[in-house]
Amino acid sequence: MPNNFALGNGKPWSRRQLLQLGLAGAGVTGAAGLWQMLNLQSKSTVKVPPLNIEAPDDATNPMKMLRDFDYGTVKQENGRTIREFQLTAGTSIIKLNSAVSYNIWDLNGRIPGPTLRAKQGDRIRVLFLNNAGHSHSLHFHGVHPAEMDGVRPISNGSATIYEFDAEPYGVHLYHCHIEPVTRHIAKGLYGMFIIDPPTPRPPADEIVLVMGGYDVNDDSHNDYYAFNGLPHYYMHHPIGIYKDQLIRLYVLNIIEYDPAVTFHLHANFFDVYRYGMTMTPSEKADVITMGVAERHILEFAFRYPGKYMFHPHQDAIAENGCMGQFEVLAEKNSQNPVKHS
Ligand SMILES: [Cu+2]
Repeated sequence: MPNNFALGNGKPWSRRQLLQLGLAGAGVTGAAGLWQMLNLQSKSTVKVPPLNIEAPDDATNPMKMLRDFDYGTVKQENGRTIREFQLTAGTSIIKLNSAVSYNIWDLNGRIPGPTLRAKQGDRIRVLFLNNAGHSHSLHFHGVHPAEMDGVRPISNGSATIYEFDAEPYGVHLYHCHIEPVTRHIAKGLYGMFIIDPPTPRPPADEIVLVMGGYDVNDDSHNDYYAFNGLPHYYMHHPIGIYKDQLIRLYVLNIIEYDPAVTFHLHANFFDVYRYGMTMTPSEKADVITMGVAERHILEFAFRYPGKYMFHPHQDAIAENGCMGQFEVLAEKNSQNPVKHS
């Protein structure tokens, strides 16, 4: 099961908090939806190396975030599928390197926030509790009524509900929309929001990469960059994948202060599904340019075993942390755990 009710610091919402939202009596079934079960079954043919998770158990664990999708809690109400998510904003300290620690605002104790995942047409219900010390909000990309747009401040210690239909399918995102928005995003309040198409995509090893930046001295320039929260993490802990396995990357650029970055994959080309809003690729490339909040699906398979880097081709950004590598494993090693240095 995904971390349905593991909220900030692993604590479930109290009955009092749910009562405030008028939800204490709502029958949460906890049952996985049929679509989710089918989705997981089709993934059973996908070859994914076992993870060697050794990251510190603090605000971020990039290795654990790679293939971690929060499908929410599925309920039926008046003949409709409701997919309910709980997000709690909090504060954490992360170590960007051996010398530099940084205070962030997190969602459910992590940066980036959980990768929320639904199917087109589901009714989405997001219970948002703000415990992060300032007013915050959650603004979702997608199509929804004005009152669900998430620009209204939710004060510290209070909660709200965002409810809307999941449309259109694609790779989207959510983030805090309180001014100055640059700062609220750069401090960590963002995550990916995937809406799957009515006809599922073919089975693949699905991986999430969120590019973020850190301005540690408040001069509106980033000092560090990261994939999934920690600078240079995947350079030291390569992402194990199998040779000839279809890899489906969900990539989001949420780096504030830099107008655009690129994403480059070594020794390969990828099919581009812009914004994840098509079932057929628009182009093949080995570098793609992404403005702030742009996100795409990139698909590829590696023919040869070995280690291959990926990074923005703005080399200063890569050198300051937005850099990682895949370790392509031959299938004969499929029973062996991925070895990390
Ligand atoms: Cu905020």
